[in-house]
Amino acid sequence: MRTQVCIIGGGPSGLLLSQLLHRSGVDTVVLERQSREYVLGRIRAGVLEWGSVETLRAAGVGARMDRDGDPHTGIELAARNRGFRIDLEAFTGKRVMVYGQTEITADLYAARDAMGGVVIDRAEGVTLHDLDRDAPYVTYRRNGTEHRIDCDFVAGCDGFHGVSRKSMPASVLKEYERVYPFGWLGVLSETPPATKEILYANHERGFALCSMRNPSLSRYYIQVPLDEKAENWSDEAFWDELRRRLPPDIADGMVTGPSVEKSVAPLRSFVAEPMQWGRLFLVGDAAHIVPPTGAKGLNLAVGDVHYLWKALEAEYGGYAGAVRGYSDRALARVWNAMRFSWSFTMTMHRFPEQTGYDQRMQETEISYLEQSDSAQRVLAEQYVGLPY
Ligand code: RFL
Ligand code: PHB
Repeated sequence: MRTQVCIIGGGPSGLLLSQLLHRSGVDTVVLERQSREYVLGRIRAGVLEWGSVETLRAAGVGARMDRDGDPHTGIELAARNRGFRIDLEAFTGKRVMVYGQTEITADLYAARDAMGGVVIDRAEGVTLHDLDRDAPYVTYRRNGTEHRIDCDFVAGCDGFHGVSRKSMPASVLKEYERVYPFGWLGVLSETPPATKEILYANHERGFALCSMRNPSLSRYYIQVPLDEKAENWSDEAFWDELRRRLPPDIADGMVTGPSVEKSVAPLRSFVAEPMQWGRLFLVGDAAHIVPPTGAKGLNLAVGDVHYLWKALEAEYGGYAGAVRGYSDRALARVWNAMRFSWSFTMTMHRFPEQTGYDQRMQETEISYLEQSDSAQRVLAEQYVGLPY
């Protein structure tokens, strides 16, 4: 088989890139290791920057998001059991959209199918060849049969554990990493959300987050030790611990019910540089991971896709070499979101060695945020997302 751009990974990055390139007249094939059902069942991010909203619309997959998504004009922060609001729209003129990654992935698969896009799932042993030559190719196995795809470029959209980043020579790749000593235990429940807006709570027992997917579906997280297992938490234990970490008026009014999903995700900051080598480009989680505190993971992936889409569109439009600027452009935005996610994580979580002094420093930072318009503006600008 031959295609122009072979895309490794059928998560949001890979599908969105395929969809945008198709609309620009560039042919792609997407290779996904898991089954489609597995990919569509994953529950992850929930908050879209407005730039991501516009990119999804440009890809022709905005209709259901515009109908069912919920634009939010602010977020809430709490410390010492007191909450306050940051008016994102007043400071930036922008909103964020609450619409789950699970829905985005479903919309993208539907759009790819409708346009006759080639998305091959259950592709095993994907291997990238001749990435530093003029004619790269990709091999994989499906149902025991070996296949080969010849292409002009390879887009590595295969997440943190994928094969693409590992296909770059160690002498070229530089990796930066920080692993945090805790994870988030997340619960999805078919109950009305406890808050109208997303609430981030700093508490001496640990961080807590109230989020939502729609008026009858809530998403909550609590900080837990890194080795904690979701199966050790009954629903009751989760609700009790969440209530302890929230301001009393919110805890008292919260409606609880059985969880539909419960899992622990570790927190990590990671960047791989450069994001391209020869004819390979890294996109999204394949190149970088942020802790979820700033809700940047999916949004950074969409930003990368935007840059690569534009670069490949120009390259195929006759501007030979247009793709060369991709890595530098993407990384500039990535490092800004890295810094924001790290700083917000440090302010909101309880660390194992944290002293009373450290706790007071966090509380003072949050209370300064409550009192200072300037501080709120800085947070708001980054939360809604820096421009492309
Ligand atoms: P994905 O979504 O990981 O998709 C990569 C796809 O590549 C496939 N793959 C391969 N395919 C072929 N061959 C191989 N060798 C392959 N290896 C892997 C995988 O099966 C998968 O389908 O990366 P992508 O597309 O870059 O999208 C990035 C986002 O998914 C990610 O940034 C966010 O979901 C991060 N994230 C969150 N971000 C937020 O903003 N808010 C959140 O609440 C939030 N929660 C999460 C998260 C990520 C999690 N992960 C990665 C475990 C919760 C979790 C549990
Ligand atoms: C979510 O709804 O899953 C969510 C919201 C905000 C975050 C992270 C996750 O910062």
